[in-house]
Amino acid sequence: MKVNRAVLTGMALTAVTALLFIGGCTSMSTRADLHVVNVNDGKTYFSDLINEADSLHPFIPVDQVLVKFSNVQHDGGLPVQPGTGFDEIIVDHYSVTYNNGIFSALDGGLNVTIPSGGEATAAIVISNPSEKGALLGSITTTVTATARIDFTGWVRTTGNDGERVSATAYLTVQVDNFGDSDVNQ
Ligand SMILES: [Ca+2]
Repeated sequence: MKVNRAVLTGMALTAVTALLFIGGCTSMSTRADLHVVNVNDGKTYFSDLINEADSLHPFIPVDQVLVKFSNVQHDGGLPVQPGTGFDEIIVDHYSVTYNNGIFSALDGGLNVTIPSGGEATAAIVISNPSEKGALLGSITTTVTATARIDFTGWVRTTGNDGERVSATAYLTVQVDNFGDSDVNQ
């Protein structure tokens, strides 16, 4: 394509406009909001330090919970047409901190896409299993903690990275060597 001076000027102006637009945005999206509907179905999570249901094969269970997200139009309007990528939210990172430090803070990645006006569920690990072995010999009673979980992601706009979004959720976690009625628990 032959590019003349007028086209180049137009492209330059477009670039300047785009820069001004980005500069005027905050870190939060004006298009779509990330919400956490619930964590672990809204119930307390029981972190079992060791599973000894099979005495020959004890193991340390991984603390994994399900998180349900929703994608809500920021202005309260109707969601964007289903099936289009526009205004999807992609959650790509989370971090967990415990109010009493029963487990160390943890950072993790995830890759969950929430359609505009829709919901999606993802599984996250909320503690480092290697810390459970040490706790097994040190805690003498059930410890109750509040886990704060921060999620961050972005809104897909024109097919590439868009505005950042975030959401915070809280989960009650109880830690102890609970009974093991089933090796799959
Ligand atoms: Ca147990």
